Amino acid sequence: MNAPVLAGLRLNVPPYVKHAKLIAWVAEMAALTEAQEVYWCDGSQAEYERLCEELVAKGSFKKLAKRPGSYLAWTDPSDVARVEDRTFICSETQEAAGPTNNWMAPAEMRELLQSGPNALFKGCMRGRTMYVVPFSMGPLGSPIAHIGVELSDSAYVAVNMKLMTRMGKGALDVLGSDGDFVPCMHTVGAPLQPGQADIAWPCNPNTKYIVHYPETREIWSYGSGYGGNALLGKKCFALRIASTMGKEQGWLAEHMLILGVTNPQGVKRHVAAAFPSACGKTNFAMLIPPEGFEGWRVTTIGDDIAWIKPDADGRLRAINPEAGYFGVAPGTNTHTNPNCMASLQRDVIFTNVALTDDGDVWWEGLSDEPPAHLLDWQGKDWTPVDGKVQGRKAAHPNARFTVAATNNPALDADWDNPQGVVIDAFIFGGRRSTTVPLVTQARTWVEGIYMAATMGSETTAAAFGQQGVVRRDPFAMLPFMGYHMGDYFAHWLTMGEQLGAKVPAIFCVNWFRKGADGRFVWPGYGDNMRVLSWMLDRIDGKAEGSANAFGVSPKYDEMNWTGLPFTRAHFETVTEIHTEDWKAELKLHEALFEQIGARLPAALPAVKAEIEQRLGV
Ligand code: SAT
Ligand code: MN
Repeated sequence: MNAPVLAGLRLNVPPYVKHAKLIAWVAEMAALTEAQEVYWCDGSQAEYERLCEELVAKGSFKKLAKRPGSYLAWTDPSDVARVEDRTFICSETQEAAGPTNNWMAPAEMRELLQSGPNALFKGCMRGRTMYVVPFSMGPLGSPIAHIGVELSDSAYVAVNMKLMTRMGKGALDVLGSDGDFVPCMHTVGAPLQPGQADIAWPCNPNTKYIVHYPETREIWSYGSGYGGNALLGKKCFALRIASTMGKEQGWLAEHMLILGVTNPQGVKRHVAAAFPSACGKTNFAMLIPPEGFEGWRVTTIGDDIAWIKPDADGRLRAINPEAGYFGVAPGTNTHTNPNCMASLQRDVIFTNVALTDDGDVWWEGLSDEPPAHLLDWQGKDWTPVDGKVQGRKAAHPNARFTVAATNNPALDADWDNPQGVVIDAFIFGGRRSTTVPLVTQARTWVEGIYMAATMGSETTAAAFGQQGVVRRDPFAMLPFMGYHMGDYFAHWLTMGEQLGAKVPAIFCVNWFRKGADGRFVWPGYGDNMRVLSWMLDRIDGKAEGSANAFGVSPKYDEMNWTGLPFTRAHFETVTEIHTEDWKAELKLHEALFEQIGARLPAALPAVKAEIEQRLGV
């Protein structure tokens, strides 16, 4: 270690930090990265405001005149989404990472990042401050929660982590002098030469690495400042590293929203639902029940990630490890998500949305008529003609808002409960224009695991790459798995065996089926309540449903249609099962199973054989 760093002066360790291992790690990383300065975040509001002001002074943030306490950041065009092809699971063996992950041997990756002659992290923070960002994933001190510490040279990351996690001194208090933490190392990969001026969005446009070492529970992220690439508590820790912890320790880390739903009699249920990125998890978690559901209430526990553990009574309990939402802005409006719009009135960080002339934000879908003039997400002039004639978007399709959960008017009273909430049902859904019906309940746990494992979805702007292509996305976890997908399926099956009769019900949904005219048939958003309430009826034994090849689907008359002109013909369009489509679909299931190979649990091909038999294919 470098002597000047060890001298303690540049480490700036606050007196309340008692964790020798943490201090030693920070010293080692300061030496490796040659950070100019080390700053320990305490997580206070004053600190948050100061860092935001510094970002304004640097030109990274614009303060929004129209929204109190709110800021806008525009990124480098190379840095707008998760980079799945640059994301690595560096387990000791490739077999442990499995066929769905990018893998590199840990020793090789460490040489590339840390120890080799041109190691990327050597000197990567020259001229920059290294922020020490301690955080708790989950309520402070919860038996389901875990602590992480992110070291980052991005103040944007530090302020986003303040909104997204329980960040600062409280997390260090939980850590004490010898608690476990997941070290999360992050750099934008843009060191500054002496005298070199910084730019608004420093990143490395050419080189990015999002790296996980599951055995040693470490995260190393290089070159991106954006979202899941850089806010390392989220996908990197709470899903990829946590999924491996869950496998070892008998729990689940899932890409799921958690909501509470209370009926007019006051009976409350909890549902966890997995959908791929940018498929409406935030909207579903904040749903306002439509006409016909007077007296019903939906409340949000989480909008993206669930950590789920069996309790002493053998039921599954879930917490939201996060404390904020990093949600998709485009398409969000007072019709699609009124609670979200209310959450965004103040104290928000917007990324890659457009700026209005009077200091507000705009994105496609916010209003029918765009303002007459905007600055787009790259700061260029934009008028409605650019949108209509040129098809140029004012906001990037993956533009985001970061907002604390406490801004949400529909926040569940138990959202911060360290014990979590009991899960009554799991929902799995992909984005499919054809083939998959509106809703099906699995008859058994194994049938449900089959549905979740074989889920397909059309790709979205949340990840770099082509959009709209159907790919298998098992459990909506494909980009977020920390180990072998076959072992993950087995883990879910084992959990089911252990829970026995206490397993939650499992449903599969598709809000996105299109008609012959290419338009969505199902209205979605608040009307998803109609499907949710049918699910609750099933759980309560109040809906008979009708059996099909995959499970049980609603009869038209079992759903509450009050206030929605949705005819039997419409219903038919979103629920019918075309044998030809399913023949092709089952071939894709087969391809997935082949990809997974020898570690695929035998129970899954067995379910497939039963489905084929029922379909007569
Ligand atoms: O950029 S994130 O990974 O945080 C968003 C998402 O893909 O869900
Ligand atoms: Mn997500």
